[in-house]
Amino acid sequence: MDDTAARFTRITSSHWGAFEVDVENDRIVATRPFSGDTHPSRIPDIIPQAVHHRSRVARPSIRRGWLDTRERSGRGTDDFVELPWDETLDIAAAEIDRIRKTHGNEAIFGGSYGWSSAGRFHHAQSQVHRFLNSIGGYVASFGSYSTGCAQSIMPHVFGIDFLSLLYQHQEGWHSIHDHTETLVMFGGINPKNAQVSMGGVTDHDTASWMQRCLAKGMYCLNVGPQRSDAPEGCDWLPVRPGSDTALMLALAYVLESEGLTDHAFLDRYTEGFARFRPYLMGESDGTPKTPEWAAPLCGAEPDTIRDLARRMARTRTLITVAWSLQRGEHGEQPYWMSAVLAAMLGQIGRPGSGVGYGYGAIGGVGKTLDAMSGMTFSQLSNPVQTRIPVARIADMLRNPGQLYDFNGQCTPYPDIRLIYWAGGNPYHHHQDLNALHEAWQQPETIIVNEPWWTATAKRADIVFPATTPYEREDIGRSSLDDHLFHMPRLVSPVGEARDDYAIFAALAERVGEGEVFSEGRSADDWIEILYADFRERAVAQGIDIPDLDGLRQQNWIKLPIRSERIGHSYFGPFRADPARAPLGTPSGRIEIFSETIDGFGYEDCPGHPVWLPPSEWLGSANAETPLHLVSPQPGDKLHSQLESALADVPGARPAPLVIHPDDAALRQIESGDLLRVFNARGACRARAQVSQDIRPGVVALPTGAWYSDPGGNIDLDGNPNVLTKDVGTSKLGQGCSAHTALVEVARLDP
Ligand SMILES: Nc1nc2c(c(=O)[nH]1)N[C@H]1C(S)=C(S)[C@@H](COP(=O)(O)OP(=O)(O)OC[C@H]3O[C@@H](n4cnc5c(=O)[nH]c(N)nc54)[C@H](O)[C@@H]3O)O[C@H]1N2
Ligand SMILES: Nc1nc2c(c(=O)[nH]1)N[C@H]1C(S)=C(S)[C@@H](COP(=O)(O)OP(=O)(O)OC[C@H]3O[C@@H](n4cnc5c(=O)[nH]c(N)nc54)[C@H](O)[C@@H]3O)O[C@H]1N2
Ligand SMILES: [Mo]
Repeated sequence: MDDTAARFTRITSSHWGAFEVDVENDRIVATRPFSGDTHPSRIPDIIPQAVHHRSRVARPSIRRGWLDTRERSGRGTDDFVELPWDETLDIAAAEIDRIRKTHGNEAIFGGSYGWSSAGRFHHAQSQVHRFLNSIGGYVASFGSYSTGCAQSIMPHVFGIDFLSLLYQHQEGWHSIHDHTETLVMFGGINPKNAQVSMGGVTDHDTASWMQRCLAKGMYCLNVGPQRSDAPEGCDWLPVRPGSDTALMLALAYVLESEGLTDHAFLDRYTEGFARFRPYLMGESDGTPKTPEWAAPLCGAEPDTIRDLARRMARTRTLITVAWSLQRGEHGEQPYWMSAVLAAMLGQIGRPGSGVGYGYGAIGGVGKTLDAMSGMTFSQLSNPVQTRIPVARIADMLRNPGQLYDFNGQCTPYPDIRLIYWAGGNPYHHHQDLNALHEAWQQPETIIVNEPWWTATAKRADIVFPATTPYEREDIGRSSLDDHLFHMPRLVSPVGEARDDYAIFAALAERVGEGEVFSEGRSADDWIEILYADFRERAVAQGIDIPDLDGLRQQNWIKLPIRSERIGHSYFGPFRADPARAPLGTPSGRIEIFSETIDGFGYEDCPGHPVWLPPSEWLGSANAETPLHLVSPQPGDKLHSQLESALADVPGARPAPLVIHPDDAALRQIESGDLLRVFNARGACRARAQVSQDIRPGVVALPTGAWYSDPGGNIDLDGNPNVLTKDVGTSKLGQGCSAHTALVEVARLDP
């Protein structure tokens, strides 16, 4: 059979869900929604253009200045020389070997943060980590841009790993629907974001759950700067970004001063309310945290705050907090304070109440599934112990040897000579990109595996062209989803692209570690092994799934793991008997005051939740930068993926900036106008979208654009990260502070 003339249709999976793909003459020509998805994502619409786009990296490429003289300053301006695979692999392997032998593996940064693509075997992160481990290790990173700050603070409060809390112990949607009466959503719950989930989300049901909750009369309140962060039908309290802790403290004050606090709950299940209360009531600092105190800080009326607190005490209330709230300076505080507020309401551990995080962040949160063993390609172990909080990369590159604080530890930054990145785009995701660009000049060598010429690939020294999931076979499965997919190889590798596995196997071979990395196996062998192992464990669990050939034929199956279990398996038993089922905190209870954190002596994260104004917010706005910039996730894509093809869509770039009519009028801005958004850190273009759905004083520019500054000091496509601030959330969490930024906006006359 002539393969290239074949026409066929198959289903594949992705972070944004499953979809049908039509292939003709070795090209993807169309995609359609998967029939089992009630609210399919439109992201796959752009796949045919993106996979075959002219921006694909066609051949192995080396930056000219690096190739000629190992000079570093041309990153971002030099052109690239295309070389044959073998030659490029030889050069890269020799350089990796030189660095590890001269400076040790501690000089290699392989944190390589990023979402890569779905598929259990060809996951670029796992591949690069396994490769670097096989050659002696690397400096790794801790936590994520998504929830890094919460991952540090919440174990102190609830005594459990934050990701386990999120995915296994929070209230599920069934329980919320059946029991919650009042849903207070800090930062909203946005089905637009629930479009994606790590490893895939097959049925996009967040929107249906919200509709069902609203239809049965649940009171749903979106607390945050944008009405559009929650579905229509929700009430909206348009508070200032970065001010939620002040509002939460005032709600707590009302409970305490009106006798609405559940003291029996506090006595039995929490630790340290007595240490927190004097601060709340103003006895320790002379400032009672009254609604009148909070009103000018957060922008909500005192009576609104009082009514809300009373309603929360009167009804079964679930407080939800978006991940965005901890992606800002002092992001630890609203997370900790939301737990304290829920504890004061006394509802933690009862169905449909308490507190939960990120229901609208990704599609998997709130889905209730029985646990099923995973399918993972071993990353081996890392002999190098050094790792940094993920968002501190620019600090690390700039300050080798400098001590920094992180969650009770004080350690020096390593001295990085080589960066290897696969499956992420730091020139899209990191804050203060102009400063990152300076730090990026420090390492001697930067190697990137990428399917597309992203902003990061363009600023590397050696670029290996990687396949996309459509060019290789894989298995699609996420522990937050009840489907299993065979992801067929749909088209031949584009250009000379190779799988990350093949690239790393060839490099490992050249530095004498081939056997350690590949164990003598091909990618096909590994997929067989991983799947057979998964199947064996599934069968042992009583779940019958076909063998690999059977799965290939069926393309996908539904796993019988959907449950209507309610999510309080951690807090439920604790509530029933705190002595027999204590939490994992030092006190065994919810820590309103933490001796551990207090002992760290951090002024930016003391022993109980406090209001600490961020360095940039509407409370510090000035004539140069009067507007607060929030930079949420893009609705039409996943981060910066598929950017080049989307940028071809007329009107898509520069990215849209949402601005209130009052702020627009002041600046003679109308919808569709080309804008310049700027502050002292940088400037980018944007396209005005004037809307009543944003709080006056706040503007929103989604992430997703690549960094494209050809030297004119303005990013052309609208990447908000030329404007955002690159500081840790605090010494405790050291998370990313993307949502803390003030800017000014002006019309950019063409
Ligand atoms: N201002 C601001 N900035 C933010 C945020 C914010 O809210 N505001 N959010 C932050 C958050 S939460 C996140 S998670 C980050 C996201 O930032 P990233 O995860 O870095 O973003 P992606 O665009 O998903 O990057 C994945 C890259 O991997 C490539 N890739 C895909 N498949 C493969 C493969 O098989 N092999 C290889 N080698 N490469 C592959 C893609 O082409 C893409 O370039 O952004 C962060 N940045
Ligand atoms: N379509 C799509 N969905 C995605 C992604 C994507 O790239 N595309 N990325 C995924 C990833 S990696 C992540 S981590 C999650 C992130 O999930 P979230 O963190 O929930 O998402 P964001 O879009 O950053 O922010 C949600 C909203 O929070 C509001 N907000 C910002 N600052 C504040 C504040 O201080 N207080 C209050 N009350 N509200 C505030 C903003 O108005 C913003 O629209 O999204 C995931 N979902
Ligand atoms: Mo994220």
